Amino acid sequence: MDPVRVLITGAAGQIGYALAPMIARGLMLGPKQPVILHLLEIPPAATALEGVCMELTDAAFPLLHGVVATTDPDVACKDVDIACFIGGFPRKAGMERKDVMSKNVSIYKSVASSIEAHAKSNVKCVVVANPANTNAYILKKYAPKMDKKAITCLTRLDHNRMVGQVAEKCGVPNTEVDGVIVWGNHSSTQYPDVNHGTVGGKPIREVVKDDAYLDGDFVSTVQKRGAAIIAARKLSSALSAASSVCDHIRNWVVGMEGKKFVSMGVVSDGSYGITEGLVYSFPCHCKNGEWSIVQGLDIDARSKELMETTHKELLEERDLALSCLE
Ligand code: NAX
Repeated sequence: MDPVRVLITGAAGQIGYALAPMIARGLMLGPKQPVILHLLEIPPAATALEGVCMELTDAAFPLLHGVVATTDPDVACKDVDIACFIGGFPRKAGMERKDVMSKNVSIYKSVASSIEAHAKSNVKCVVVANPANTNAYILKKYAPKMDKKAITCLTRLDHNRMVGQVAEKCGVPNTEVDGVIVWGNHSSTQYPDVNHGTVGGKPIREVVKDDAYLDGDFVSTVQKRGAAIIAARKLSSALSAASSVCDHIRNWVVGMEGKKFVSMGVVSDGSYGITEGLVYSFPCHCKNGEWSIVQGLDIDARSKELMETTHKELLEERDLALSCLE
């Protein structure tokens, strides 16, 4: 089996450090698929990246057939099949939202030309770095020759958080929960929707029997989970983010593992009234390495309103991002 080349940007960061061994253990592409990791960092983190490489050597992973570690985006993107964009600029004390946005969208504008020029023509990308949806939008805009289906952003962590909360509430294994949806932005305006979800094959609302909880505390717990983890750990989520990146790519590339649908931030085609071209999280189904937006779900008035709130925020983010790049 030929090795698959997987790019991780920001590879010496928290999520990169958690993700590299997961990929090398087969959690992203399966237990038989050899991989070559392409690790990109910025020059100030080059020494830390050397340390990560030493550890990857020392772990002697059977599936790891090579590592390309570099600070040059063109070298990092060369011939990659999968690209996980995790590198980004963190929000620091005193920084305005616009400053963070400006730093990050500039990174994604500049890496767009490298991935477009050097990756395999059928590369699959997932953007994790925040603002994830808008960074993915910028990546697509500045890589105009790339297939719009090649660029996605991660909302699978939010999806998995929903599964975890429902499973815990019902006292069942995570595998019993299916069909939950994250709509919109990977931010606190996201809409975690349980209306199409099931526990052990029965509607979530019938099993939980507590609509006030499902429409109240449940939603805010999922929306604010990232902040709760920072408050407890003094660091943002890393192991759950890395694990969700593996789930996102594995379900996209390898298969759905019997799931009804998964949440992915994808380029909108206008489905459910969402502006075409915006990167919005939808329920998706993947087959033969292609995702498609699940069509025809019944959307009630309350859901419509919540989907619209997060849609509006993404339109504002897009305009702010574009103004930062002018
Ligand atoms: P870290 O600050 O630990 O790591 C980021 C790494 O990116 C650093 O090592 C830095 O040197 C590198 N970097 C900066 N600019 C770069 C560039 N131009 N090219 C390549 N690398 C560059 O952050 P970490 O905790 O790993 O989080 C990474 C990103 O994920 C952040 O933007 C974070 O907000 C975002 N998250 C997104 C999530 C999602 O579900 N979409 C959840 C987790 C996480 O909060």
